[in-house]
Amino acid sequence: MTTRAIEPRMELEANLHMYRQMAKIRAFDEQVNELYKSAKMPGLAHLYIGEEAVAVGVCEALRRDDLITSTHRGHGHCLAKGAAVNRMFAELLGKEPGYCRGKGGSMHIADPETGNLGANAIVGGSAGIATGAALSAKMRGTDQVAVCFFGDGALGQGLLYEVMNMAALWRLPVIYLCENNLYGEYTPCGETIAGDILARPRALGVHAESVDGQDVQAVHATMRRLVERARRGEGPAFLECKTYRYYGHHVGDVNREYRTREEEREWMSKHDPLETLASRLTTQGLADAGVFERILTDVKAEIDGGVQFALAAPYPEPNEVDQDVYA
Ligand SMILES: Cc1ncc(C[n+]2csc(CCOP(=O)(O)OP(=O)(O)O)c2C)c(N)n1
Ligand SMILES: [Mg+2]
Repeated sequence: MTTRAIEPRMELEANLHMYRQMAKIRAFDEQVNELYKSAKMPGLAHLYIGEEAVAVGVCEALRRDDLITSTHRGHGHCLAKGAAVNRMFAELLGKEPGYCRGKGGSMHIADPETGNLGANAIVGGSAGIATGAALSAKMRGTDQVAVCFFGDGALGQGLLYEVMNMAALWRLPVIYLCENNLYGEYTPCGETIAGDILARPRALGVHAESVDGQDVQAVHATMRRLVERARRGEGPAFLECKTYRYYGHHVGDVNREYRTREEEREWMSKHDPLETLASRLTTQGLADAGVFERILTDVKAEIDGGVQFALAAPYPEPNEVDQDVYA
């Protein structure tokens, strides 16, 4: 089933908040790309630009004490769940005030205070963690819900099917959130995924739906339904969000020979998540261009402040190299 938002049912304020969150994620990752290109950031990063409506639509349907697990492309998930820009930048630059005291980097950001159990560089790896967190919530008698973000590439990982099976049997409050951006690294998903994606969770008795991942209102409305269902004890769900990453697999993947510039232009010009929301609110007479410009100006100031904070922050002390690490 595909759900679409026909008209905004939420208050304008909530919609503008979602726009702001999406703009923040985009500006954050644009800055990350600049840090990489100017050799100020160690290592690389996987940009979330283009996919902002997924993280924001999902996380705005969650409570602060609900839990998420994230992926290698996780900056958007962290920010949408409430992470602070300055500590995010500090982590990416290996600085002491970072979320993992500078020792985790782009792919391992965790923030227990906002319910973020952590990003994970192992494709599909966080499915087990989210399912365990949902089991824990159920055993502790809380009504928390866990959401596991993963890409289409994780559909090839056996762990996902093992944990969906257990989650269905035990009716766990977990939502498997598949970000289908059409590619796993440099391979189109048509070359790696056989059959109907939704048939896979359904075969295990997991409720499954698909949604336009570029439409934040649609993602949000669908997630609210699935989250309430899980909170009521009705068991796990699987949501496929159809989306697209605008940049390469990681910041160094600039040629993108595995896809066409036409395809990219099509997604950017017709399915941009920020533009989709802004033009809908404008057409409905609920906001004008000035509103969005002000939000973008505010966001830019926040991002500029965050990156300055991180550049000026100290590195961890060398004698603490073996602290806060697990191996
Ligand atoms: C278990 C495992 N196998 C392979 C890799 C290498 N790898 C990193 S990202 C990636 C592709 C992931 O594609 P997808 O899940 O669709 O996420 P996307 O990058 O499109 O967001 C691969 C194969 C890995 N990190 N972990
Ligand atoms: Mg993918």
